Amino acid sequence: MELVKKVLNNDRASIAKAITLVESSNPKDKEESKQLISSLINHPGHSIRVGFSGPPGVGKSTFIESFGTYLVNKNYKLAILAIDPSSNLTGGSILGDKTRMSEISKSQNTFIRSTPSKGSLGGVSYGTREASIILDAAGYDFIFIETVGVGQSETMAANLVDIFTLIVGPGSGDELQGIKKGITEYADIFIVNKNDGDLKLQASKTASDYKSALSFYSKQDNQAAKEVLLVSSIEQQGMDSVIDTINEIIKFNKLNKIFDVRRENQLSYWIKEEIRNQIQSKLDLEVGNDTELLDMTKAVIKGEISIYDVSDHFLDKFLK
Ligand SMILES: Nc1nc2c(ncn2[C@@H]2O[C@H](COP(=O)(O)OP(=O)(O)OP(=O)(O)O)[C@@H](O)[C@H]2O)c(=O)[nH]1
Ligand SMILES: [Mg+2]
Repeated sequence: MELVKKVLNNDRASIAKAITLVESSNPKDKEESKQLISSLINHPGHSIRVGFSGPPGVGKSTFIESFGTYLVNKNYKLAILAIDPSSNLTGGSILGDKTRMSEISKSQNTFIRSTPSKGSLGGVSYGTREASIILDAAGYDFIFIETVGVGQSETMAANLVDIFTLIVGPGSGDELQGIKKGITEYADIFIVNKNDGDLKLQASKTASDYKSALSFYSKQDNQAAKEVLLVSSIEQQGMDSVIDTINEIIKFNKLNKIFDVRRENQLSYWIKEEIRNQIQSKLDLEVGNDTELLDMTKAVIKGEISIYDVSDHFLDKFLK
């Protein structure tokens, strides 16, 4: 496949084309996409995938641009899969984040993909996992994935990355709740952004709050300690501590085999996801095309049968 060769040669236009292909829901593209991924998976690179999650407006995009610029200046090769919330309004325009990320997008060592955030998935869309396989094969050192921290997308994002980072703002007491709600399970690093100007004091306080909340969290054996870091994205301060922490955690995880186990578990997660998706679409097709459903719904309304009778009926039919 010509596209495979070009991706392996880090041809940016072809990488973009490949990602468009894997994101496509067109059944015709699906076959080609499967072939592409099957080939590329045989040419693994050395990418470390880092997830950046956090509530809206906390500065995820600004941080990624700032940190990204810092890394590119240090000669790292960086790919960014960003979400562009503004596209929800403009129906798919990718101008928003791309314009802001313009500084690093000029570098030959970066690849930036801005996708409209797709509803509740908050940026992790069908194809994000495939996109990271493409970028890994293309030879990037780091793949950054930006997601809005909402429910399922967080789980999906955590299952896509080697390091998961939660970005918070100064005085974000609400997110502290998240610590109790299980975000600690996923997040390896907590980044308190906006540590500048008038917000400095509040930012330090937030960092200590996170640190003390984390001290109640019992660390499992063989697990890297979770770190709380203070940064200012607009002043590009604290970026050295972020890269150092990322590198330390990766080193620790590789040494303790956590790195490989995590990737294995993630693969199991995605295999199950794929099976679930395929069953779902086949089931939808089965039920969706059926006038029986309408008749049975009427019967449910009349109280003749229950909703469970209907679901059992369709499930039996499907399984046959
Ligand atoms: N003072 C200060 N403001 C910042 C910093 N980083 C981001 N901001 C501001 O915070 C606002 C939101 O920044 P974004 O980068 O768009 O935040 P986001 O998390 O990507 O937002 P969504 O993508 O909408 O979820 C902007 O007005 C930024 O200028 C920082 O380090 N310091
Ligand atoms: Mg953003």
